[in-house]
Amino acid sequence: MNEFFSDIQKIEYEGKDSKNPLAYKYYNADEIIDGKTMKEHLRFSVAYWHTFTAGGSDPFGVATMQRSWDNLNGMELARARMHANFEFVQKLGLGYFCFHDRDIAPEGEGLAETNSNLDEIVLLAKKLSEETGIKLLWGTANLFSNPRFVHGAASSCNADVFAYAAAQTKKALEVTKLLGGENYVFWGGREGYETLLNTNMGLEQDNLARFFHMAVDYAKEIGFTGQFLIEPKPMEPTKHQYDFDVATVLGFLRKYGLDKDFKMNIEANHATLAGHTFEHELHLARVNGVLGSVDANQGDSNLGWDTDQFPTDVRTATLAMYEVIKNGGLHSGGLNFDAKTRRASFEPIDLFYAHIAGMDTFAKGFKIAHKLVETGELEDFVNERYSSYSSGIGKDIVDGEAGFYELEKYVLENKTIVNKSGRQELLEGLLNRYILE
Ligand code: XUL
Ligand code: CO
Repeated sequence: MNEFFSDIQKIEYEGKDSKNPLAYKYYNADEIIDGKTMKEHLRFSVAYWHTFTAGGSDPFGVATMQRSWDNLNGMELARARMHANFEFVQKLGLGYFCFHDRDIAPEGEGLAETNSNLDEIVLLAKKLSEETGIKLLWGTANLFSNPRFVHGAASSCNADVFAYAAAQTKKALEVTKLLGGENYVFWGGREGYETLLNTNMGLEQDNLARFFHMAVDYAKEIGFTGQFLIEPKPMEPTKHQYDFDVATVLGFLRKYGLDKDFKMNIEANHATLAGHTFEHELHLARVNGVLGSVDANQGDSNLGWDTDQFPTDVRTATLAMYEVIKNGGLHSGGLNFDAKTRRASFEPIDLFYAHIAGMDTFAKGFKIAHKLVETGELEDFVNERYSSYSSGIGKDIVDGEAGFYELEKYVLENKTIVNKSGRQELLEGLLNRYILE
């Protein structure tokens, strides 16, 4: 096979004292924890679009990334990138990759030609997947780049665009099934609005729900059994995205009777754009039974947009993995690096440094979180904090045996209220103790 990263060998685990930048310090794929390997716990995935398709252009300048496939075009380029994907994923020892339909194959003259381009690359991906054991974590359709999606896709004011998005998603579901994709993601690209002055929000949201129902029905028809995921994001590219955050999406799914069919793909940088922490979004999804998968990245607190940086913050990774462990793992989901190297990190080796840094961060975070769950120090504190609901009047409230009359009687008969400290600083110190030991 043509080597696209010929000067890089397979990345090995060397342990925390290693100074080798091309080795894992914490991610030890075969290490068994609670009966499963770290590889099985973490289920890392490479994002095709950032790693093989995007060139590093920004609003002020053209692409900067230097890639060994830069001299190719069209389908030849598409084939080279797919080979590069499997070589890269194999050299890092990851198990998965994710793609949008348009990342992997170019659009043709019309939908038929576009589909046949896609078919050819999907067959290549299937062959390479069978040869290497590397699998598709999730597929999705790019319903935002082409100018036809200028007003959105399923929420477009133009029914012809809705139809096109449906046809494109039908095909994306078929190829995701063919590749054994374990999930299918809807990130609402341009599903939102720029100004309410020209927007019928009620119709747009009803149509978005109609679209999701069509996808669920079609998946059943073709026997696609992967998990459907919605990826919340509050803004960018539109001023307001309908899948704003976990709470908003939960309300939407329940309103339209879609809550049994969808879980969520939580992205760190989308959480912070929504004014939440990553762990808040994971926690809310978990306690509502919809934590499906994770787009692992991080933003920049000084910048107000989706910077999609590689995750290197151990504290955040620890709190994220705490939620994942409490969720009983990610099940069919995984940790997908929806992250790109900075525009100035343009050499192929930077792609390796970036993934190694992200994987080590999450591996370390996982180990710390595992210890926190195991000792139960944090959970014990929380349980004790709510212990007033385990007996007496608190238990009556929880069991539905006390209403306003009973509660008024209780207050009139009982002593003064005594509150206890929330101990935030003590708990922050406790968390640091686990991180720093
Ligand atoms: C955009 C984003 C997407 C989705 C897949 O912010 O996160 O790449 O993950 O469409
Ligand atoms: Co994402």
